[in-house]
Amino acid sequence: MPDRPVIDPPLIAQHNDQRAAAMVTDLSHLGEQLARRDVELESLCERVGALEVAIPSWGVGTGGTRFARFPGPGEPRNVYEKLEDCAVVHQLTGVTPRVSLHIPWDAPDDAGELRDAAAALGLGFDAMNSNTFQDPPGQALSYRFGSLTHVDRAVRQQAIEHNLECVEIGRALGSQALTVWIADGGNFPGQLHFRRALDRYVESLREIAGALPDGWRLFLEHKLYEPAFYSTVNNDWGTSYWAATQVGEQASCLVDLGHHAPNVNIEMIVARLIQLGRLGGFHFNDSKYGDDDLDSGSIQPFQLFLVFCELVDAAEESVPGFDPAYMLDQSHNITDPIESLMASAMEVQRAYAKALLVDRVALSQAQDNNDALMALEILKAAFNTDVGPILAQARARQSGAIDPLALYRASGYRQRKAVERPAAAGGSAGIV
Ligand SMILES: [Mn+2]
Repeated sequence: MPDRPVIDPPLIAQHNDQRAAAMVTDLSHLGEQLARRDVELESLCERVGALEVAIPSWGVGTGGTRFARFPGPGEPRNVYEKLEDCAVVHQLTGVTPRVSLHIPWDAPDDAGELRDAAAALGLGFDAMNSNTFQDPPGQALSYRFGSLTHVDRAVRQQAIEHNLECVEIGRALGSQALTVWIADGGNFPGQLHFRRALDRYVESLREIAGALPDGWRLFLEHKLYEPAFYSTVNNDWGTSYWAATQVGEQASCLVDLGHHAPNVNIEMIVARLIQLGRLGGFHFNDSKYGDDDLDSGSIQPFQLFLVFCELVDAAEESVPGFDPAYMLDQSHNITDPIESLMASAMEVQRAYAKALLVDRVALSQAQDNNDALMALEILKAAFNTDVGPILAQARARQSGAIDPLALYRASGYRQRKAVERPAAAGGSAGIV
């Protein structure tokens, strides 16, 4: 329990008391079903309860598109208010104990004070995110034509120094990773020399990696397109993998589910990066057409499950160096961001729980027997199991809510914040 709970604990206790009997009945029934499949309920519950997914600080503000943004009531106006909203998500779901900050949007005046404020809310800090895809006021040189890969050495140096500043802030906050996503690329054929731009990317990253504190990791995030609409410097997992190998041991690849062409087999990309020892982590979200940044599990829950099947498989085989970081990265344009983040964190947890149910011995036999239909049936048996009661119990055990959405709406948190936080101009939600 945090020192400063944002939702009144007796309210949660009362909410859970009203739902506990039904949960126990559902859990008992599920336990019987799973016992017939030789799955032990208690160890499953423990593993599911141990899953952690970081929240992006920019996710608690209403996002937007390049057309418009429709702010919601009571939006957080600074990093302290963002943490408060993140704390609601964690208190009710028990899945999101860390926050991933974006600099300069969340740059603190006093990092120590911010760290203490987060700790009081029961939160810590995950990977830091640099921002060289826009020009903050007063910046000497522009990123209009690129940052870490810019043709001008002085612009590259400015971008490198910004990344190092993010590391310094992160060090004071207790973070241990830096995620680098750059918008660098071209909008016109001929605009960029592909090979030279990639060389400059690696050269700049080497300088950043060389300055990282011990134990820090550097996540390289690839993206197919946008805002560069013709060519992006780090455009796919293969480029990202090669760059990571050139940069050094600290570097690995971050897979943002939305940063691929439609219908790409992302679970296989995940398997490849695991096999090559360079899977750094994830930005979970969902998409229908492009980098839509829709809520995790809202469009392709089966894909999310298949991704987790690869992750569980690697964990169970103890693949050396396998330790991916899990983060959400979504843009909430029409929903209450707290509700979307709670639902998404639970969808990630649900996909994980279902992946744990896969009968791996039987799957391996089906593969060895070339029994394609049975292999799919084994996956579907796990995917079609309703693991909701397991997730509910995991939340209840962590003093979270059995039904987070119902409790959040009943708590009146957003209505209170709408009064406490009159709308401020600007804001720093975005899509990355
Ligand atoms: Mn991302």
